[in-house]
Amino acid sequence: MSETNSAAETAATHRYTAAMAADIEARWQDFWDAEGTYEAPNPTGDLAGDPEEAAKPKKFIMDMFPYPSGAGLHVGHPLGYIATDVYARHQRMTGHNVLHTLGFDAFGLPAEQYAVQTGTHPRVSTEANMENMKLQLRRLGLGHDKRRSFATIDAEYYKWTQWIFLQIFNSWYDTEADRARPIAELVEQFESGARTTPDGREWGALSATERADLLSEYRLAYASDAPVNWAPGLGTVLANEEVTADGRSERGNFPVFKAKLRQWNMRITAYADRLLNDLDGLDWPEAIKLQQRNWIGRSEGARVEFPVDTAGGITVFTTRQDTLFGATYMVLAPEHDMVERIIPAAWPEGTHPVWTGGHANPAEAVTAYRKQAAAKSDVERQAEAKDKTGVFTGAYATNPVSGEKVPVFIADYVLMGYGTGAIMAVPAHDARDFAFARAFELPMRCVVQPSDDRGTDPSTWDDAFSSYDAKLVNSANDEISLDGLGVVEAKAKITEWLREHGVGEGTVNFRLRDWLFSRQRYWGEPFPIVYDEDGIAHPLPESMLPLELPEVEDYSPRTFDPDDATAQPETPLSRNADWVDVTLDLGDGPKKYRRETNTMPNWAGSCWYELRYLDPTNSRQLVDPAIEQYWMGPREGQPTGGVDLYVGGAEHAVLHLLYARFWSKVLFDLGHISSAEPFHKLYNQGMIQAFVYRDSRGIAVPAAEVEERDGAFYHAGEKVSRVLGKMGKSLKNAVTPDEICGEYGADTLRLYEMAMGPLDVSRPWDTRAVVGQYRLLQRLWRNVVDEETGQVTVVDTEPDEDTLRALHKAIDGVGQDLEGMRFNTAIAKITELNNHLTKAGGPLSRSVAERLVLLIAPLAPHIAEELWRRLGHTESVVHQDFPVADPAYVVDETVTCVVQVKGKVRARLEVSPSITDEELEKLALADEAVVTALGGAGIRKVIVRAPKLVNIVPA
Ligand code: ANZ
Repeated sequence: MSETNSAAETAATHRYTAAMAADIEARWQDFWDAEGTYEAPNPTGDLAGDPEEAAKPKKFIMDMFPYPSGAGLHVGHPLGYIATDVYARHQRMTGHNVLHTLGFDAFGLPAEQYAVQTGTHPRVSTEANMENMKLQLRRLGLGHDKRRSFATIDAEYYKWTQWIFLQIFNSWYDTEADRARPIAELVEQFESGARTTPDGREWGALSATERADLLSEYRLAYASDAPVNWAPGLGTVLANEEVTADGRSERGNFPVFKAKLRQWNMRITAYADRLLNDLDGLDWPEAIKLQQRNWIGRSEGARVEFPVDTAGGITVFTTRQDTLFGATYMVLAPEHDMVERIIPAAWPEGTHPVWTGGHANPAEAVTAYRKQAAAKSDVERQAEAKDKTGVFTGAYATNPVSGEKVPVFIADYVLMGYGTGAIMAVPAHDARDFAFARAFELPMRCVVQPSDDRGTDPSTWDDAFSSYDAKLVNSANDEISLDGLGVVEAKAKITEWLREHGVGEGTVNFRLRDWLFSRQRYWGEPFPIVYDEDGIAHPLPESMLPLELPEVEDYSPRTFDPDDATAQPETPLSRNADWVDVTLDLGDGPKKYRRETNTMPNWAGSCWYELRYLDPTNSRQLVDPAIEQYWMGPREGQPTGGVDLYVGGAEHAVLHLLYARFWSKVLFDLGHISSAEPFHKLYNQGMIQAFVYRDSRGIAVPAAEVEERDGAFYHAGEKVSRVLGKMGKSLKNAVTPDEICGEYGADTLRLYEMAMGPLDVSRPWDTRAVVGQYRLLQRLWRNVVDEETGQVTVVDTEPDEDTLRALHKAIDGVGQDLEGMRFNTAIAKITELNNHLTKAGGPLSRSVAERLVLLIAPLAPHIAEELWRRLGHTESVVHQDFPVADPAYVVDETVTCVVQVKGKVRARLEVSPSITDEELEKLALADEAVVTALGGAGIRKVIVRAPKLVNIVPA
């Protein structure tokens, strides 16, 4: 064996390579686990006996937890997890008691669909997927407190999900106190007569069913027969939030219909105002706040009653009560209850043939039209299409201000689920009403003076005139005139008039609907509800929780032809008679009951999981109040409390985030928690995108096999196209963290993901660029360890001035960047420092080497721990103090001096902070831009304020 060979071999044994990274990483991961390095003490536990730890500020850092997908992780998934980990590590090193862990959101459609596809029981496949993901995540070196992890499918967890459901079921919203209260207090009010029943009978005189029905009107969780979103192709009903803008199921992309079905709902609408107002105190991206505001959709307007001769009155909701004199017809949603009550037996004398749709009588016309409307989705019904459909009901109502008789139609552009499900139509000023009026030859009246030159006769117009910035016309009766008023004044005046006359009032309407909470699926939390022989719902007592999901063989959902709106949903649990039919003693002796066979939606488990992390093994209480208060309670700047940092994708803007906020508020009202909001600061990370390569047929080819030549891309010799897209198996461009860990190590992967760009921006993955971060770690290693001998090379001498400057600038910058979650620029600064040290050559001063290692520790924890130990420390790097910069070395070596000519900035000069006035004046006058600006003119005066300003006044 030659000398050179053996030298190379020795070198290889102590060089930072993938093999060495693998060894280092596995070793420290085992060590951290064994030592419980990342375990966060609780105030009632370890903190109680440790005043020093207890005095630290806390930081509760969370990721949106994953569902255990069968495909495992690709490199896009852990982006947020790495970011929170880096942040959490930095927070630990800056003196915080940090809680960071990760669980699994394991119930729900994705897990179930995977199980159905693969023919395995969802529990089996979900558990296997979780195991696989845990291994993948462990390799990344995430500093999670593993004692606090759980999955939403653990019976000990969903016991409390069910318990919360019962709290919600057993409470009502007291609008006077503006909070939820126990339903027992409402019953007391009815019993004592403090609150009267709708028909005035005494509480005691009501039957059990009547009482149950009455309470159901108040409960925050209630079953009702209402039109709901039904997706036959998916086999389940869905919440509004799960239906896309074009009226299909978000999952599976099936058509969604409105069907009247008995389902469970959550009265989230009771919280509309608070959900809106409390957004102000949250540190969330404005875009997400805006999406929530729009979803809640607060509209100020009025309710106006239009009397109908034959049957009471029709109440409409309008945001333009000022246009009331222009309401020339009315429209009810086809499903509206009033329709039956107002239709006459026959068409009134002289009914316009277009109004009847060719039907013999109103009843027939209504039946036919309802059928047609039921087959359309809400979105189709609301589409801005010009061809509006509808049919006359045969009834007339009276416009309360003009006294005119106006015909009442049904039309599908009016939705049952909004406002009162009825509108006053003002065709001159509303585009949809205009189109409808044209189609049905209905009268129009201009009541807002158009600002263009179209005149005031709508029959000559091409479209409606709608504006808030115009004056009212044609709007007077014997008692009131709006003529000449602006829209805002007219609204106020007419609203007052309506109130005085008892025919209307100002009101606020919300777009938000109650949350449809039941699903016809197997893989979810069973409802802790049973029905007695009269069909009355009873909550299970707490002692019967958890109500476990039965192990069944037939867990498949019953799906139907996606277009069959008439199909009736079937719950998988209903197929198990011996689970469904039970004899229970609910306090009044053993009786027969039937269990609720729907399950909760996949959102239930994620509505409160932050609380479980705090107190993960509590079997007596949802969460110990002292623990909740410590981690989540209100603080200065966090008026409603909550998690200090919550990181996840922007796609959860309204679904999960709105639901979780709602549950928090109920639990807060009922006194179970001190935080009225779950997540104080929200951060949306960008996506890791990947190039998709397609052949001439448009079929994706494996990205890993594509070669680049002269700016073009080839696969198996054939030219392929390249576009940026999502990463995933189906596009054949998935890269797994395991591959990258294998090739370079987890620290390199972590650095690369953090260095790719600002965290909130999407960025393309480029495997070839990963090596750049690997080299950084190799250079770092070489700066501390001799690759040939494996000896630490640092010396105990003081570093030179230059190095001190570079070091302290890096410390200052990296610290600020990590605090501000600017991980990419933090890495750039570490790289710069490391390059400086490499270039300077010679062994590093120990003090520099140690601080360099501490700087990179949050980003690359394994190599940092290894080097820290090699530098002679016996305690983990994880809990060391983050270095603090010495300001003396941080001050800029130059400052920017502004040079003005006649008050205009003409140049900026980088100068030494200690420059003299004379030197600065000379520099400024010699500057090219200044010379040009002076254009040969003489100089009257030069004012110099070194080092920042030179002001030149030309002659
Ligand atoms: C008369 C009117 C005149 C209207 C006018 C608008 C313009 P936002 O702002 O979204 O709250 N509307 C009320 N309930 C409806 C329902 N169930 N289905 C379809 N449309 C409904 O919208 C409120 C306006 O939408 C209301 O004001 C009503 O039409 C219509 F120049 O009333 B308006």
